[in-house]
Amino acid sequence: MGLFISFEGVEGCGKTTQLEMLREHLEWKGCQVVAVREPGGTELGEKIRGILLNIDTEGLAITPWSELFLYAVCRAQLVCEVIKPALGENKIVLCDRFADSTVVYQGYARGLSLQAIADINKWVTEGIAPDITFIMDCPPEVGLKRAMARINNIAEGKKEDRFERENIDFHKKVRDGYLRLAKEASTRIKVIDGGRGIPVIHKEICDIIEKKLEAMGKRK
Ligand code: Z5A
Repeated sequence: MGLFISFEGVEGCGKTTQLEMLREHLEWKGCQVVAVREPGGTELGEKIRGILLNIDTEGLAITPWSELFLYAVCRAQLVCEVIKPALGENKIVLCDRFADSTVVYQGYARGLSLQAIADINKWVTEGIAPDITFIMDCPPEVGLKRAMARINNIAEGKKEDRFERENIDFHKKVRDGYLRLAKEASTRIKVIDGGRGIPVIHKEICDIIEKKLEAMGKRK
């Protein structure tokens, strides 16, 4: 089987930046890499992503349970259509958010049943879990500032999404939730200090992955 790596963290923590840098590094080494994001990564998932991130600007209401199930639909499709086949072909899968996001956002932050979320995740992931998860840890204030600066730098059209409009307490619950998960799954989850410069963080992530590939006997 291949290697499944997920990236997690609060809004604007830098996970997408680091995922892309790791992808380039691994491809440069000659590895076969598949990079996807959640919600999204499939035709159906990208359509649902549009709904999830912009629903209130379109004047529609969504309950926390409805939100949870839409994320679950995206995950079921992504696992079946992309992740499972890619791992079966011995590829390295990089995923921008995965099941931990639901535990943290819909569980710890929105307050839905953690047991129900665990059960739903078990069904939709078909038992597939990341081998390594990087939590890019930084105070939510720092992440939100970066996210807002990025929005302001985009010339036209891009507005805050629903999560960017949540209050700071919500984002603090998200960060605390991630740190709690990291304690519970300390072998799988690596907490990375995301408050540092981009190249330093990239090097730390590459070192961890190099060691993992070496241990798997897949170093190229
Ligand atoms: N969600 C959920 O509720 N339940 C679920 O099950 C799932 C998701 C799967 C997805 O939105 C939302 O869905 C997410 C949780 C929820 N919302 N929130 N919060 P998204 O994918 O659009 O948003 P995001 O996941 O938070 O990603 P993001 O805003 O794109 O941020 P990021 O990936 O963490 O950061 P980035 O794009 O790499 O960097 C942001 C900016 O900071 C950018 O300009 C970078 O150049 C800059 N940056 C990056 N690293 C650094 C460092 N180290 N220093 C300085 N500046 C940096």
